[in-house]
Amino acid sequence: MKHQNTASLLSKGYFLPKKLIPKDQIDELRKFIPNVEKLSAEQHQNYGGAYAGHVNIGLGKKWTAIYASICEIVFNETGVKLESEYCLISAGANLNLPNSFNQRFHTDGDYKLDNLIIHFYIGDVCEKNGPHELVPWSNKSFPTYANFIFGRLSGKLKTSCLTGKSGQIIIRYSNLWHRGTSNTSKVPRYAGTFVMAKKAVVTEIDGQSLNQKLGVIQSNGFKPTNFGRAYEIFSCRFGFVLGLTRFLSSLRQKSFWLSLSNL
Ligand SMILES: O=C(O)CCC(=O)C(=O)O
Ligand SMILES: [Fe+2]
Repeated sequence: MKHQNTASLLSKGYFLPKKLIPKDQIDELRKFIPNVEKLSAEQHQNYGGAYAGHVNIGLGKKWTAIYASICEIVFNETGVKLESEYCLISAGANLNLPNSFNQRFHTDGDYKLDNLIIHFYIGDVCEKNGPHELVPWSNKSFPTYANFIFGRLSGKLKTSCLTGKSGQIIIRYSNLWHRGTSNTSKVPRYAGTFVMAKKAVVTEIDGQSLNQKLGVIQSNGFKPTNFGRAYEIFSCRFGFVLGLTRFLSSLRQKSFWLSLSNL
């Protein structure tokens, strides 16, 4: 059983444990996450990502109990020893605000990087309030954006929208194609996010990111400058232009043409 789940994580690129994080731990953590819908317009100006509706927040040291639970659940269901095989390099939460836009499909960081990303839902997540959408197996077989687009157009590449109960863990590789979807409900969607790097790759835990102060909202890829804001609005409204640029530039990559010759 264990081996089957580990194989699913390795090949499909993600795995959803059956067991949920205990409710009391989620409720405890939830108390420390501010209600971002109550932030003033001025506060919204201070960080990037508010227009797109996807922002991050530091979990401070409140992650400890949940981290221990996650390690146990992941070990019981997959056999992966997170604590001894990986270093926790960042602990925060992804907030998906009401009226957010669909993100563009992306990998977190370089395609060659195989960090583990562990999300856990804080509150129930349904189709309406911005579930994460993943492209199974895309960490293995779609090295360029052109591969990704052709896979989508041919219908070979199917996505999975991960709805789930509060406490649901999602464990995935950082190089799996994914996105945060739009939140059409009236309340923000909260998901905790731990980034884990292989011990062999990272020898020192980045104390800075782990000690992030609670309640500090951070940009999710967009800068809180005038130019940053203009770029954010453009990429939400005219994302297809950026997609096209990415598509054309990936046609110049050798790996795309090599993948065609392997068909
Ligand atoms: O949680 C979300 O809505 C977005 C998650 C994500 O993939 C990201 O921000 O990189
Ligand atoms: Fe992401």
